[in-house]
Amino acid sequence: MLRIWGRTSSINVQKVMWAVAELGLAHERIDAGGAFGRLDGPDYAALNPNRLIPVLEDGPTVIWESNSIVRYLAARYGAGALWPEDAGRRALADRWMDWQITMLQPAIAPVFIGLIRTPPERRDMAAIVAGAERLGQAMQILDGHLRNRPFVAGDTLTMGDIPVGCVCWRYANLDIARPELPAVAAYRQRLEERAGYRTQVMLPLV
Ligand SMILES: N[C@@H](CCC(=O)N[C@@H](CS)C(=O)NCC(=O)O)C(=O)O
Repeated sequence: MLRIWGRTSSINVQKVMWAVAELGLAHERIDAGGAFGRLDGPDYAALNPNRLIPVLEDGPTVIWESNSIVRYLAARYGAGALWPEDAGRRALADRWMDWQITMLQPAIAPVFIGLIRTPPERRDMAAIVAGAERLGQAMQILDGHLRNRPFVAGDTLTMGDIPVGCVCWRYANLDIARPELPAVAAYRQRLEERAGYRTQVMLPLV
């Protein structure tokens, strides 16, 4: 059985849990990180020397970095579905996973932390507004891509949708100004039809 370490309020844990749900895999999840702690001891450091969540254990295979975990699950358990067999389509899925971790996550993180994890009296609203503007510009890139296709790598959901799909939920639920993003709005509706997205990603922002 798979074992996943991490609290459900972490976007990076949500990616893994959504992938597990899409694939229908037997698993246990252990609360760790944030108020749950558990990251400081030597046993956890042996799993992930960064002392971060999520970590996946699949028998003797231990993986950290959320997008790498999603890729592993897709490759091992989702060939032809989450894991596109065609190399070109797989590269598209990969590209949007890399874009999420290198471009989109750095754009949303300061806005999310500022609004959700910082008490109102300590918020730097000017930085949050400027960050939301940059985030909106990044989301417009995703919107442009989704105008011609229902999912990031084409007609069906793949691993490429999991990281950006998780950000879409957070983005829609932050109290910020947003540009018109009709393709992203339609994309989110498609994702919301999926049980795994509803149960693992559509959670209150905390
Ligand atoms: N690039 C890593 C980032 C992991 C990360 O920053 N995890 C955060 C939660 S989202 C964490 O472990 N924070 C410490 C904590 O929750 O106590 C990944 O994608 O897995």
